[in-house]
Amino acid sequence: MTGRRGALIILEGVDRAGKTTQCTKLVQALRARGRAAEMMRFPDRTTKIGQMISLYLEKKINLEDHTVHLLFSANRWELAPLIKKKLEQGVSLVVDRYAFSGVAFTSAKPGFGLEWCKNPDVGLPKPDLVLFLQLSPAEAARRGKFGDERYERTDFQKTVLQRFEQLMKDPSVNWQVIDAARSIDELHQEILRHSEAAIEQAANQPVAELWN
Ligand code: ADP
Ligand code: 2DT
Repeated sequence: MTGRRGALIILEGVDRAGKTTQCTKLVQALRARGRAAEMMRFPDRTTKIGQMISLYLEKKINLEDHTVHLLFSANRWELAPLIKKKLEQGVSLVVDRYAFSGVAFTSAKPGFGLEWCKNPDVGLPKPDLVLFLQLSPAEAARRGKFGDERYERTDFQKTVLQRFEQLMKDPSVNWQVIDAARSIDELHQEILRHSEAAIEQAANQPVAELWN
């Protein structure tokens, strides 16, 4: 590899923690500092697979639970070559949700273990930094009501949060827990600081494989 590669930066967290707000601000700030940066999100609802996932989330179709888990993973794999290409071109990617949401949401369903859920995503481009925006369900509720999509239920989201907490115990992933109950700007400054450090750290290292 010649030159410096970009960093893969993921934002995870419960619904309304501020992931989308912070992804947008982070990309703008990195660009303002002269760094190449782009935003992505999962699921990416624009692909054929993503359109099927979107219909499922909108409750317009039903899919068997293992099947939809594999579709979410396939949606990441179909974009993995583009992710690698961008990183190698020196572009840092700021991504709204990744495999961690995949595992946390499916393993919150009865009968699904963490290991089974992780398997399809083993070997994906490994994030250089995963920022977990932590927010209590009560704070999240103050930011607005749930929408009508599948999974937007308090009891289910509580189990999802427990699964995220299990995933965060894995030291092979560079997790940073961010207290998301603060102002948009305070959060942004902390996220920017972690991201700058990750970009510097990643620059001269090859892209690794997740959970491998
Ligand atoms: P997510 O992508 O995690 O679901 P959003 O970025 O869409 O969250 O934010 C959810 C709602 O909360 C939006 O109305 C947004 O303006 C608001 N919001 C985001 N960050 C904060 C914050 N730090 N404090 C208060 N409200 C926030
Ligand atoms: P948003 O588009 O509002 O983030 O909602 N999900 C996401 C999964 O169940 N598995 C996954 O792999 C991913 C990336 C989280 C998307 C919803 O889909 C869930 C909320």
